[in-house]
Amino acid sequence: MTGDRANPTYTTLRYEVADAIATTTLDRPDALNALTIPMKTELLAAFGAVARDRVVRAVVLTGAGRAFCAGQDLKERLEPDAPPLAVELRERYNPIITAMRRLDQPIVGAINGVAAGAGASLAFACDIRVAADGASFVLAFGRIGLVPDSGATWFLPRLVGPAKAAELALLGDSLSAADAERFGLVARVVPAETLAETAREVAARLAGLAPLALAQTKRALQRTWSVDLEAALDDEAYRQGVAGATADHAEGLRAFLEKRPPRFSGE
Ligand code: T3D
Repeated sequence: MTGDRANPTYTTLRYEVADAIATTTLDRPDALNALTIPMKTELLAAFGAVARDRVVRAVVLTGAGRAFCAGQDLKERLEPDAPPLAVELRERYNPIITAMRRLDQPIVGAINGVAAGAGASLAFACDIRVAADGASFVLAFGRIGLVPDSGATWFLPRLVGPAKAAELALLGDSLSAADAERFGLVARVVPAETLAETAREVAARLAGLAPLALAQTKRALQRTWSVDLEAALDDEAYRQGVAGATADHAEGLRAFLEKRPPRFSGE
């Protein structure tokens, strides 16, 4: 099915649900999908729609046109009634990043072009990133006298290591898709013309897995960044207990013994 059942009236993004995959496309291509207040509001609403929709088992986040997202719309920022930066971050950007990380469903970032500023942060907050060969990442904040935000200072050292993160954050140089793959920032780089299909294939594979186990895996991978080994072991044991009690685990075992693909119900 197509369209957000809760909110069919998005104006700055497209939201389509088909085959258990919610595809969210940032859709202001003339401004390289720069983030305005309406777009941030709609993006948060879209992730809220995903969170409420048990039909959706995976998300694809991408951009329309030649860019993924150029970060904050700098023309809007120059408007006289623009909110103070810290307020805008606390009230709009941070809730989006938190919503992405709290979502049970995994998010596949299909990075179709440049991801700059908070646009790069959005890409970092995805669970798996696949990039078009012409895509790039730019921590553009310093170029306009700002500090990396929307999670950039948290995600980047964890994704590429502290040395490369410092270079990217402080100098603001553009990182090509090929280098992003080399540094482990993206899982895969593909020709631009096959990006949508590749992202959809990855999302379809995720959508075919057991959703409760995936949600626990997503949480465990996140938690491991802030705890020691013993706490991680304990956390795994707890989550395995949760996953092991699901009907999907029983189905997985049955399917293995019966030599057939499992049919996970999400129970
Ligand atoms: O509320 C807050 O402000 C706090 C939150 C801050 C978070 C942030 O994201 S701060 C960082 C904001 N983003 C940037 O500084 C990036 C600005 N853009 C660029 O540096 C470059 O456009 C790119 C490296 C992304 C791409 O360069 P290029 O040469 O491929 O494209 P271009 O020619 O610069 O841009 C094409 C059009 O998009 C152009 O419009 P025009 O002249 O054709 O009418 C340009 O103005 C527009 N555009 C690009 N980025 C933005 C934008 N318009 C508004 N805001 C943008 N961020």
